[in-house]
Amino acid sequence: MAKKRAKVGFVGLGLMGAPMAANLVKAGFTLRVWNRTADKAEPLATAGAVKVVTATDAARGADFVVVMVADDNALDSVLFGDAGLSRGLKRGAVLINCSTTSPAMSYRAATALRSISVRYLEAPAMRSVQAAREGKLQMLVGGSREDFQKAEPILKALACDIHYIGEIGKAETLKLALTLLAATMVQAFAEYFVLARKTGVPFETMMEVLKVGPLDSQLFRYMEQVVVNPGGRPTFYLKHMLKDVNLALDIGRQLEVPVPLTAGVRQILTAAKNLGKGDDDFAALLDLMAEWAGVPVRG
Ligand code: NA7
Repeated sequence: MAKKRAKVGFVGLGLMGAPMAANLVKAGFTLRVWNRTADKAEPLATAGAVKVVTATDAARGADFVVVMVADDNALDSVLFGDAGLSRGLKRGAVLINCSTTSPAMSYRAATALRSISVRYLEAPAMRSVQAAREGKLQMLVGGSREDFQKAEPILKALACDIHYIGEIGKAETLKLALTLLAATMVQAFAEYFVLARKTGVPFETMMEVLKVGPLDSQLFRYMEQVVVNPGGRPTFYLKHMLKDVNLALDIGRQLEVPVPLTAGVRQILTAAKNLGKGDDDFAALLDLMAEWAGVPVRG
């Protein structure tokens, strides 16, 4: 199907969803958008999308529907709740779930949608809000290869690195495995930082030795920016990192795979959330570790 003619629905206009939807408008798709908090759809309406009143309306007539919501409950609700997508999706439409959910929820969604002849892909997204704005996300895709190929024009408007992983569940699992890697790396960076800080090593020196050695990473460069330029808007909520770490631990439990580092980081993320940092950027782990160590993050 020529991409200019494809009708697309979009549900979930949070930090990541809003810029993704904007890119679909820019790419020329006819877009109908819905978000639980209706105000967040206004900028999209100004940019040329049609703001609709229910998720069902967003699905009506759509060839593809992209969903970018918080978690399993949110996905269940927007798909199968009152006025949910499943009531409006036409036969043969492709539902693309970009949210990070449990593989079990993804599988459940695929099965229920198949019973009404709707195709389903899981396509959890990686990278930052900035990458979402630039259409440069990384996506891991699960589902049938045929559906993947059909959805490629949509995915390519959102992401520049797209990996077909295989059957439903595998892409979500791999995404969660990557999140546990990210969470443990952030915690490790915070511990590196406080130990060096406590002995008076300047931050510039900490970063200088890190950057020229074998341990450098884009994630640590991001942490550097958070320290150097404080006060930015969150790019990935700490509460979502905790959600993903919990999902990764669930998989570990189901498969009897020990993930001891992740279990430890879960405790710290839980503490951070209970201390009111859930709606902060995940980098707030650094602030918590600094507080525990009795050192300032800056200055
Ligand atoms: P945000 O900015 O927290 O956005 C979450 C979106 O999910 C937002 O549109 C929410 O609507 C929506 N949401 C949350 N719960 C519900 C329910 N119950 N029903 C309907 N809609 C809901 O997250 P991000 O954009 O950073 O991340 C999205 C996903 O990518 C997530 O899985 C991450 O782990 C990765 P609201 O605006 O609150 O009404």
